[in-house]
Amino acid sequence: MKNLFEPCQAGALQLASRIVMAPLTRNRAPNAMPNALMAEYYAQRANPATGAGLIITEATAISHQGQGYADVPGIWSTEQVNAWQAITQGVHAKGGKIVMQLWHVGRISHTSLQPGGQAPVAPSAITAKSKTVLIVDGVPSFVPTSEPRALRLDELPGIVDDYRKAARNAIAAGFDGVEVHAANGYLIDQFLRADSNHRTDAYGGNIENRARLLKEVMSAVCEEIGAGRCGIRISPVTPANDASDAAPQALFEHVTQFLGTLALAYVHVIEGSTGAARDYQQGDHAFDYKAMKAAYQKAGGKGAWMLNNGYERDLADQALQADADLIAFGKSFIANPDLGARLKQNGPYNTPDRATFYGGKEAGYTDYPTLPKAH
Ligand code: 8OZ
Repeated sequence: MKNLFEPCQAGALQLASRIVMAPLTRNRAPNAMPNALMAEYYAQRANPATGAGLIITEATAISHQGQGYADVPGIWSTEQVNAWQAITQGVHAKGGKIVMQLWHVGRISHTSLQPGGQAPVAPSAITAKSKTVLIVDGVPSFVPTSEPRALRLDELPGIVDDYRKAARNAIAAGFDGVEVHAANGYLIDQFLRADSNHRTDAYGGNIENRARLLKEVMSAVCEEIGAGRCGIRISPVTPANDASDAAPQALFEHVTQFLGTLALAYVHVIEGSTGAARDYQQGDHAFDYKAMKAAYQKAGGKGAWMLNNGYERDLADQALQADADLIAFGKSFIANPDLGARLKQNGPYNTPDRATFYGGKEAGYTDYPTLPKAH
């Protein structure tokens, strides 16, 4: 019988519990620079006895072009690498583990966030029916994403290289590993899905071609830092950021079959609609997550199987008895820095305040109370 509070080996990552802090965008990194307030926030959640066995950072841009939201951090410059060190050191000082989520938003961006005010890039020049966050006069505001331009074939090796360099930078910054963000309608997911990828070259059309960028990125990142330090996040049926495909089952079984050939630390699956209905459906059939995992294992995949979306204690216990090895908690980690301790005694839990999710300072970020200390 697995339980949340026991150690778990995920590739090269030796985790003290099965409780994971999910990647959470908080828009508190002006100029794409990590800072002391962020270090405090992560350190508050880092002790595995009271917090997370593994922290996954907020989505972090691999390049200026990969930026899509106001005040999200990056990992492309020496200054950023140096600044992240305070965060990894703070987490390690508490005995915790932390991986960085590597992010290229593709078309989910705005010209004002792009180098030279240019159009964001995407597999095809199709505008997402989605919004991004800009901060106008200090206040977060949602604006429609800009019309993207299609990436040229000769630009794709450079994008793969940006992921590779970002992984190298993450290790230089002291991270225990990386998670490639291939979920939620961002660049890699835009390539995967037929409705955002109308390319006619080797990166579009059939499933194999649409999965090519994901495969090249994962291969490069694994080669760079070792597969045992790499994870990936996928969201087979999410409609987030206008992600849409009529046949996700075959697509994602193809993806996990490939992932099974890498000796990854973990595969992180968002079930259903990100942050919303767990039984959300795309296409004609309910998605068969077991079949997707079977495809992974049949191909040799032995990484930890991490599940996410709306988990609380009971559901997490059930998932660990079924097929999960790790459970990622999002909103509950925003509101409960000592979520591990609270899960252990089955509550009580602080309520997350949506108004302070994105942007701002300490309020709703580092000021959620912990349980009174037991004596
Ligand atoms: C919420 C707001 C902005 C970005 C994701 C990185 O959905 C995000 C994100 C979430 O994966």
